[in-house]
Amino acid sequence: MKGEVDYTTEELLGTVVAVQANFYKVQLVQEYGKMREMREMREIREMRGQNPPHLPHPPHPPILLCTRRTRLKKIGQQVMVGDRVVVEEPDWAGGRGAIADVLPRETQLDRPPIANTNQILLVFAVADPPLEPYQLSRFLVKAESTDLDVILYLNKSDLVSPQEQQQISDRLLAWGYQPLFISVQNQINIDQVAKYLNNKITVIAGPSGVGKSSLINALIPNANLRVGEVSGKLARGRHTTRHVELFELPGGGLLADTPGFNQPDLDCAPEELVYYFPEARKRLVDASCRFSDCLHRDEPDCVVRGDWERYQHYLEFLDEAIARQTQLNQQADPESTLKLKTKGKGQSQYEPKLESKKYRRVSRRTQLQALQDLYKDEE
Ligand SMILES: Nc1nc2c(ncn2[C@@H]2O[C@H](COP(=O)(O)OP(=O)(O)OP(=O)(O)O)[C@@H](O)[C@H]2O)c(=O)[nH]1
Ligand SMILES: [Mg+2]
Ligand SMILES: [Zn+2]
Repeated sequence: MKGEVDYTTEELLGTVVAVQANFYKVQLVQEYGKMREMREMREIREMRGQNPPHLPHPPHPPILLCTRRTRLKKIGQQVMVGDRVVVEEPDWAGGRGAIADVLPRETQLDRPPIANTNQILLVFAVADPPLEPYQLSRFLVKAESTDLDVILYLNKSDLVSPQEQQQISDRLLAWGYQPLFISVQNQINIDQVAKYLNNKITVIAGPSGVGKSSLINALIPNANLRVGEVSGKLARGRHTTRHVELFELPGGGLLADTPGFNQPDLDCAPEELVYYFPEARKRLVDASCRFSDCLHRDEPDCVVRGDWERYQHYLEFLDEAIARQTQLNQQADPESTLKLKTKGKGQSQYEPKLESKKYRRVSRRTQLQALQDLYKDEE
C-alpha cells in the first residue's frame, strides 16, 4: 500500500462557509501552509503518530457538503459558519464528507452565527442614502467595541465631487479614521479593497442600501448576491440581505455579507465608552484625568472633555450607556437571569463556550455581545 493514499483515513481541513439544515458546506484548504491551523493540525497528528491531513487532489471539488459526526452531536459540539473543521471520508464523486472535529474558535458571534472573524468592514455611502455623521459615529463606536479591526469604506464616490470627498476625508481624519473612497459602479479602488481582505475572515456591515452586496458581487463574481434598489422618498435600502454565508475571495480569504440596518444599539459599559473614540483615546495616551473613574463630563482636571467634534456624541452615548446599566442593575434578580438563559434555542448552548478558557479576556464577552448586536436586523 506504500505510496498510495489510504482513503479510509483520509482527513482534510476546511472552513464551514454555510449551514443548511443538518448540512454544512465546507470550503477545503487547498494549500499546505495557507492556514495556521492546518500546520498545527499536522503537527498534532504527527506527534500522535497519526496520518497528517491530506489535501484534495487538484481535480477535486474545493467544496464538500458535510454532515456532523454523531460523536460531535453527543458532546454537544456545535458547528457554525467560520469554523475550521476536520473532514473525514470524503466522497469525491458525490461531493460529500463528514465533519469529525472542530478546531478551537478565536471569536464567536451568535447573531449571526459566525466563528473566527478577523475584521469588520464598515461600508457607508457618500450619497444615496446620504452620509449621516451621527449614524456613522454610532456604527464606528459599535464596531470599535469589538476587538476586531475596523476598516471604513465610503462607497458611491461617483456621486460626489473630489472637493466634497476631501471635506469628508478631513472631517473623518479628525475622528481618527482614514476612509477609502470607492465606487462599485465605476470600479474605483476595488483592487485596494481586495488587498485588505486577503486571507482573513471579514464581515461587512453598514446601513441598508449603501452597496454592501454590490461590493461583494464585484469582488466575487460568482457570489451572485441579490442587490436591492434604494427605495422610496427616505432613500433607505430594503434590507435585501437575509442570511449569512461566507464567500471565498479569488485572492484567498472569506467574506460575509450581513443584513443592513439603520441604528445599531450601543450597549457598552459607561467607563469603556471613551476607548471607542480614537480621537479621545489619543488624549488619554499622553495624559490622564485626575480621577481614575472619570466619565469625562464635568469632573475637574479631565483631559478628555474639550473641543472635539464628536464630544457631543460621546456625551449622548454615555447617557444611553448609563441608562442601560441602571436598567440592567434593576433587572438583576435571579428570575430574570433564568429567563435570559432559556430564551432562544441555540443560545443557551453557546453560553458556556463564551466563558471557557478560549476567551481569556474578561472584556471579550462584552465585545462579542457588542458585535452580535451590530448584526441585529432592526427594521
Ligand atoms: N451610484 C452608485 N450606486 C451604487 C454603487 N454601488 C451600489 N449602488 C447601488 O446601490 C443600491 C443598493 O445596493 P446593495 O448592494 O443592495 O446595498 P446593500 O448595502 O447590500 O443593502 P442591504 O442588503 O439592504 O443592506 C443598488 O441599487 C446598487 O446598484 C456605486 O458605487 N455607485
Ligand atoms: Mg445587501
Ligand atoms: Zn476625564
